[in-house]
Amino acid sequence: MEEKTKTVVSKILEAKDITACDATAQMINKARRDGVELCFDRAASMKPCPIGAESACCKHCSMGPCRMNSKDPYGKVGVCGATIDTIMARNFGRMVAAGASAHTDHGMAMLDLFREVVNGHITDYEIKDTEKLINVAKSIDIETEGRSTQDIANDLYAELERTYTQVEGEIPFAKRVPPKTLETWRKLGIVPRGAMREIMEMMHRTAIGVDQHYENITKQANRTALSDGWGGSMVSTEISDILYGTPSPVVANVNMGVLKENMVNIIIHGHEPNLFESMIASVNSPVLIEAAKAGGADGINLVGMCCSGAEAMSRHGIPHAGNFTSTEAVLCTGAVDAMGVDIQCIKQGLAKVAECYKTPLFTTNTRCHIEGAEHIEFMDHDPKTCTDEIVIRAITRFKSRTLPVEIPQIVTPGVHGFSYEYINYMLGGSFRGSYTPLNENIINGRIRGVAGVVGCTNPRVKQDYVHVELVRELIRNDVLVLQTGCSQIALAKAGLCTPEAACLAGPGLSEVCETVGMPPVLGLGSCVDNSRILIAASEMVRTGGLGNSLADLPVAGAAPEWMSEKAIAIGQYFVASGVYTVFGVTFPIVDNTKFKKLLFEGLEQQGLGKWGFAADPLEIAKLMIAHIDKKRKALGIDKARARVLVDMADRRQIEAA
Ligand code: BF8
Repeated sequence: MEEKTKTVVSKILEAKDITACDATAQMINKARRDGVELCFDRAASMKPCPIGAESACCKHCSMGPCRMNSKDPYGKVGVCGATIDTIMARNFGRMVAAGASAHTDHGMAMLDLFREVVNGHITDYEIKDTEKLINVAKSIDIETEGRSTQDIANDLYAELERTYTQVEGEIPFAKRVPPKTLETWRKLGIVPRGAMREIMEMMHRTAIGVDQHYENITKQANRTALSDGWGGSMVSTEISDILYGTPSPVVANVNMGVLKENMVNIIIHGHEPNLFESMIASVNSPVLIEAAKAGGADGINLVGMCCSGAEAMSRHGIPHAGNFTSTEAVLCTGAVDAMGVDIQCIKQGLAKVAECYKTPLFTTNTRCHIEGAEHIEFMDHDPKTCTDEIVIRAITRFKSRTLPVEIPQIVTPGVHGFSYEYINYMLGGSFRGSYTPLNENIINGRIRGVAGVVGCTNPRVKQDYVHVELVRELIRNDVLVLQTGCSQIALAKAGLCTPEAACLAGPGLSEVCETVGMPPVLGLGSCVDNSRILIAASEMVRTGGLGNSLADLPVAGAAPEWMSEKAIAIGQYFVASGVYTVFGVTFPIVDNTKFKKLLFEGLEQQGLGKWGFAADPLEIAKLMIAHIDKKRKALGIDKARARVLVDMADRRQIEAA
C-alpha cells in the first residue's frame, strides 16, 4: 500500500499545503507567530507508529504486545499463536465496537431524554415533529390510527429501547431493511439482536484466547456495525428529529468569518444536540442579551463546529465555523469568548490553545472531562443552568478581552438540511412525495449513481483537499453526492452546497439539479445522520427499478480523510449493508493477507458490500465510479448513459417529473 504515504503531511510545510481552507491557513500562520502548537504541528513532529498503522500489533494481553512483520506477515505468530489475520481482525473488530458504542451511547442519551419528555419529567424540551413521530412509529408497525401522541410516543420508546437492551431477536429498525438484504443478513447470522449485546460480544470475542478465526470475528464485526447504523445512529437521528424538528433546506454561512468581532462569540462543539438546543434558548434570553449589550457587545453570536454544529445548521441555519481539524485553529482568532463541548472528537489539545488565548473552555458532559478545562455539568432536567452560565462567562471574557482579535474574513453561504423526508418531498412534490424521479433519472442515465461522501478531516493529510477534489470529480461525472459530518463542512466551505454549483456537475446531473433547483451536493447533517443515507437507499430499492437489495444499487461511499474509530464503524455498517466503501489516508491492514482479501473482496461474494482504499482523490473517484458502472451494467441500465444529448421532449419529461 505504497500510495498510503502520498498525501501525508511532512514537516515544515507552508500553511497552504497543510489545509485547503484559507481561514484555517491564516490561523495556522497566526499560531506560528504566537508560538502556539496545533494538531497539524503535532502530526508533523510525530510519525504514526508504522506497526500500529498496519494493525500488525496485538496488545490484548501481557504476554505481548506482540509485533508482526508486515513485510512477511505469515513469518511469525504472537506468543499465544495468534496469526496476523486473527490479530488484524481483533483490532478491527474492536475499532468497530468502539465506534458503534459512541453512536449507540449517543442514541441512548437521546432516547433517555425522549422518555423523560414523554413522561413529563422534563419540560425544557418537547415533541416538535409529531408527523415524524407517527411516521417512525408506523415504520416499525406501531399502531397510530386514532391514538394520542402520548400513547404512540410511549410505545415508540418501549420499542426503541430494544435497540439497546434486547438479548434475542432482531432490532426494531431491521423492519426498514429491504427484504432481500435482510434475507442475506439472516442467512449469514448477522442481524443485530441489541447493541449492548453485540458490542459486549465483540469485546469478549476479541479477548485473548477466544475467537481465533478472522472470518468469525468479522461476522461479529458486521453484526456490531449494523447495530450502530440501523440501531444506535438511526435512533439518534429519528429521536432528534422528533424532539427538535426534521431538517428542511435552510441557508447557512460556514467558515471562521461567522465570528463577529463586536459580539460575544460562543462556539458549541460536539455531538449531542441537547446542549446546542439549550444554548439556542440561552443566547436568545432577553436578560442575557441585555447583559451582553451592557458589556459593550452588539449581541451574542452562537456558532457551531463539527457534528452538533452540522445538526444545528441543518435544523436552524445556525452558522458553522469549521470542521474537526479547525477546532484549535479557530481559538487563535482570539474572538472566541467561550467554547462549550460535550462528547466525541474533542481534542485534549483544545485546553492548551484555549488557555493561550484566554478563552474559557467548558466541558459539560459527565462522560467527557478534560484536564485544564472547567466542567459545568449539563443536565437534561435543568439544561439552562449550564448554558446560561456559559453565556455569562462568555460575556465576562468579552468584557475583559486583552489580546488582539484577528478573524479571517471568509464565509461561504450554502443550502443545508436535506433530510430523507425533504428529498422525498423535493423530488416528488407535496402531493406525491416519492423517490420515483430519482430512480428514473438514474435509470435514464442523467444521474449515473449516488455517492455518500462523509467523515472526518485528519491532520495527516491536507485538510478538506481530498473531500473537495473527490466530490468535484464525482459530480463532474454525474454522480449525485450525499454528505454528512466534517466532509459536508469541507464542501460547504468550498461553495459546492449551493444550487449554483450545479454548473460544476456533468450535463445529466446539472440538468436534474437545475430542474429541481437543488445543489449537486446534498448535506444531510451529522455523522449519526448517515442513517438518513441508509433510509434513502432503502427507499430507492423499495421504489423499484434498481434491483432488490441495497447491494444492487449503483451507489458507493467514501470517507477520504477519516481518523475516528466511529468512521470505521460507519464504513463497516455501509459495507455490511451492501455498499462499496472507499477510505483514504490509510487503512489499518497488512497487504497480501487473508483478512484483507475478506474485507476487500470476500464480503461482496457473501452478498454484502466491500471495502476499498486509495489516498488520491481522483483514484478514489475512479474506484467509486467504476463500481457504480459495474452495478449499472448488472442492472442492464448501462446503455442509457450513451445518450448524452437531451432534447426538448426529454427536458419536458424531467420538468413534469
Ligand atoms: O462524528 S466526521 S471528525 S466530528 S468522527 Fe468527528 Fe469525524 Fe468530524 Fe462528528 Ni464524525
